[in-house]
Amino acid sequence: MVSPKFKLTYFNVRGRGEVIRLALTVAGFEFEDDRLTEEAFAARKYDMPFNQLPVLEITENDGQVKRLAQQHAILRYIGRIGGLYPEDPFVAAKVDEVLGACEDVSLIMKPNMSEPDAEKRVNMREEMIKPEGELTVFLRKFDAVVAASGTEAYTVGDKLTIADLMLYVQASWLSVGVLRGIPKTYYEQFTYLNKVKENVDKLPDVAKWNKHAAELGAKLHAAALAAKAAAQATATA
Ligand SMILES: N[C@@H](CCC(=O)N[C@@H](CS)C(=O)NCC(=O)O)C(=O)O
Repeated sequence: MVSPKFKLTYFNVRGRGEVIRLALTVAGFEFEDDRLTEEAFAARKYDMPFNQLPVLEITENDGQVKRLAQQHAILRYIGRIGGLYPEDPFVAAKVDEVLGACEDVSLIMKPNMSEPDAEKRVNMREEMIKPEGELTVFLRKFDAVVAASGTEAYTVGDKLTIADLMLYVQASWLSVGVLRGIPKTYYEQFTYLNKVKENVDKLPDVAKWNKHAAELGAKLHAAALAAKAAAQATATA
């Protein structure tokens, strides 16, 4: 069967788009990686289903074009057609449970991520990673759920799913050292979550994607900075 054509529109950051890019890659689908600058998004925002990104455009083999928004819906769709989402309803619901738990982690992180004062931002993070801090308490429970429902390599059952990819992208973000106030070693205490993260990181498709994505991200970022500088120079000339 010939696969439809895919175009994923998101920003040139990992954010809510990265796990979809990764799922498309791991499932073996080629796709157009459409990364918008803030300016380009502003021009197209009100044309988007919820005025937001990510949006997946699907061109069927008969030429019909469909659009899909909402990160989890897109991810489940890719998972279903790409063999990364279980058929058993309960096991599929356990995958959804992991997606929901990752969303909860994002919600816990949201106040510090949107705090404009750098010092306050770090203080908020230092509080939440204490043994009884909000993030630690939640991740400890999440770890126990995964310990019960997964194996040493996967969050649910014994096969790679979109839940593993979602957890991987979030766990990498929390442990790569980019968030001041959260040490690189913090995540290691969540044994099962960390094992899944390490397992996904070793997959050849994932390693290849990460290399490609880092290069592409840097290239587009440099191009956007150069375009901004050129526009400023023109405005002040
Ligand atoms: N519930 C949506 C949330 C989408 C969302 O918040 N998108 C953000 C980027 S992560 C966005 O488009 N922000 C720009 C804006 O709202 O103007 C999803 O999961 O896809």
